[in-house]
Amino acid sequence: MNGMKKLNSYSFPFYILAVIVLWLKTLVIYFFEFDLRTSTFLETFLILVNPLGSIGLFLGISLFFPKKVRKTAFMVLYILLTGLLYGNILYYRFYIDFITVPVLFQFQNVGGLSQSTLELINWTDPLLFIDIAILAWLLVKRVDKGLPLTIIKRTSMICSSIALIILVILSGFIENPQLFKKSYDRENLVKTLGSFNYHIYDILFNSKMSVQRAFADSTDVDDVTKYINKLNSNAPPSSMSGLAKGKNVILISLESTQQLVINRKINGEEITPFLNSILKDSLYFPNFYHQTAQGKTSDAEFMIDNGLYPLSGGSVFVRRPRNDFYALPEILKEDGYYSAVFHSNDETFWNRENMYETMGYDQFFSKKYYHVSEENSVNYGLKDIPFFEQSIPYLKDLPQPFYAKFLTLTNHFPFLLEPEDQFLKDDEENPDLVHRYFRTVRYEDEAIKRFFTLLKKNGLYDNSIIILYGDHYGISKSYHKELEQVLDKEITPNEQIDLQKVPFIIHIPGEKGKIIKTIGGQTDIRQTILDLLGIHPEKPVIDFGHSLISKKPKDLVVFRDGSFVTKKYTFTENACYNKLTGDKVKMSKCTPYFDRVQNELNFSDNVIFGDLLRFNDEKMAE
Ligand code: GP9
Ligand code: MN
Repeated sequence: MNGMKKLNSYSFPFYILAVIVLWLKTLVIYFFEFDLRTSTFLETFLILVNPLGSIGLFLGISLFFPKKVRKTAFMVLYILLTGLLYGNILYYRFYIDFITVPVLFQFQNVGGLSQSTLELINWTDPLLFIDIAILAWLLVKRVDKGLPLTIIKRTSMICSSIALIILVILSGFIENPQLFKKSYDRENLVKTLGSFNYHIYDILFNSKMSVQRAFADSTDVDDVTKYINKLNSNAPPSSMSGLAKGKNVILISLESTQQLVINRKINGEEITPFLNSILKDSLYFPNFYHQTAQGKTSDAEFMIDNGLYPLSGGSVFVRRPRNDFYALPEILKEDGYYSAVFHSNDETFWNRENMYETMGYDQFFSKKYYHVSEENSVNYGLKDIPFFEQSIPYLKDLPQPFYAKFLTLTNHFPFLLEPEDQFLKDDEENPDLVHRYFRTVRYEDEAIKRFFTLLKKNGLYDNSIIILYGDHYGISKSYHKELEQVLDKEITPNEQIDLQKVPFIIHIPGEKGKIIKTIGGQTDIRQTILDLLGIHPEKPVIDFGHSLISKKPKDLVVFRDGSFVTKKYTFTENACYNKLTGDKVKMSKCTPYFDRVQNELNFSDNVIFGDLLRFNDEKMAE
């Protein structure tokens, strides 16, 4: 009987030992993997203490399992918590962000494990699992002598853990009263609540969001409409309105292309010679930012077609593909446009097949329309040069005018390229990630150049406008040390926001070029396109964007984590900066924008989670 107890159960000191080991491991991960900066004593205290309560509680659950399965329950919980930490490490290494519930659900839509994921694994990672082996050995070998685990001890452990969690939450409130209002600032949440408590909060937050649709009614859409009308009430018409009336629209998403490559030379060679060459004959917006979050390419697509912000967690494409939207293809259709997307990846990636149908695209040329072989593909799939070449016959056959969106792919992390596709003559044998990035951007530039030639050859160039935009950053914060060497400067928080600039180029054949210094972001692309085409949608539009050719620009670009830039200032990581000099300035320079930033993000979330655009359709039908 006594033997059974020793074999299946475990002792109180063993439990305490396990809690301490996992706590220390979590702190090591906070310290070495997550870039959690603290500025006050309370913040530092919270970071040190916040994992303890939740670890005590979660491992403590096994204390209440029947003795027979208690060791197994303990090990399962311990492995799950370690797995959660490791999942966050891998996610953070690339996205500099923490996993959310929707990210887990979209895993199957983004190809699961790929070369990109393997690139993120370090040789030191197995060290993070050594404790599991040691604890399991202690249990199996019965070194642990099964000291009594009385009900009083178990209950008091659980109660102290819960008390510690409550203490952390209360102190978090004192440190940061806005904490739960700005629930999309995940770095702050992890810093304050701890990575385990953050996941509990994220589960609760997402379940609340899922019921929002059921409780929404038509008055909710009125509130948003009022806000938007007030913003747009005195926007004067632009002198360029209707400049591209009736033309085809060719939109090209430049995968992971940051603005820093434009007009930059590496070892004396231009990285984007073709893009540089068309700038003088195009409308070029040098102060343009991406605003994507966890939905990456799909977030950019969503903003461009809808003028709404992406979600703070997950992709709208995956989370709300059946909502009512009034997207760009639908608006353009009212003016006789045919819409198509060209992207040689699986149609299920980012749930595109469903979302494109919802947004009113007539045709999606996905991977199955292309000849993809071992020779003509790399990383995620078909290389950009054959992609454009194989797209031309389909494009030629589209009814005109058309809105055709092309999504490039080769310049995707981890930036792989075969020697025969290298157009940069740099001689590095083992280039680091940043140099690999420059090589794949150079390849992408060559692909665009050849596409322009093909458009001309096939008589599609003169009657089209070609719009190019970078979808999001390519070099994440994890590689900033390498990037600092290339840029030859330190990347401060202000500089980090500046690095979120992506190219935005509108090429209108036959029209003169112009540099437009207005600040803008991807939410503004839709209004800019409609303005150039001189199109006024028939139904009421809910859109947070602003035409960038307008004479009265919005002077605000809002990022999903609540950071923002204005013409003069940057607000990020709870500090206000003079955007141009990079100096920290008084917070009062940034506070006048706070309400507006929160309103924009909250109203946009309400539209998406409440599926509010369905009420506009109902009103039109009345
Ligand atoms: C894949 C493409 C790239 O189809 O969208 O993925 P992302 O940049 O979103 O990781
Ligand atoms: Mn992308």
